[in-house]
Amino acid sequence: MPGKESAKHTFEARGFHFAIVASRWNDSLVSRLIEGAVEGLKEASASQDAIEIFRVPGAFEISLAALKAAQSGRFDAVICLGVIIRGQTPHFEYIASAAAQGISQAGMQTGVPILFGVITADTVEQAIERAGAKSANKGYEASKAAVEVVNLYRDRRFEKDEG
Ligand code: DLZ
Repeated sequence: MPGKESAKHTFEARGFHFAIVASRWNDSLVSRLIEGAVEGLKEASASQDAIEIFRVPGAFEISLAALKAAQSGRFDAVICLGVIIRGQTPHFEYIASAAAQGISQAGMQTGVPILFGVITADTVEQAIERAGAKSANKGYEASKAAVEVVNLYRDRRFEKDEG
């Protein structure tokens, strides 16, 4: 028999605060990811005031900014957005893995949900496809994941059992 699933997922962002950390490399595409993320949060009833956007130079710088945003205690989730394109980036693997590992570590270290909305594409065309509309936009997708997990961690079964 399957385990007990959480009763119902809530996709409501009202009352939560979100940081968006977005890099500037490939800015026209990253801007679309930011638009997608903001749209996703607003659809879930986040207020404009509850969304703060921080820009960093490149994807390599995202994880430290995400860590600092998470450590500030001001945000319920941090959404990381960037675009790394293999064809333009001789050290693609280093930047992509530093971003992925750093972002993951920042979440583990702080306990704050940190979402990975960084496109790692082989070509510009692929990156464009992943910066499209709604669920074809990695920023939108990351924002929906953020709303889902902030609600999940409010589930009383995640509360510390004081015995
Ligand atoms: C240097 C570099 C290159 C070649 N390509 C990208 C990229 O495709 N996407 C991206 O976000 N950043 C790139 N960068 C910049 C690095 O992430 C970083 O900002 C610099 O190496 C300075 O630390």
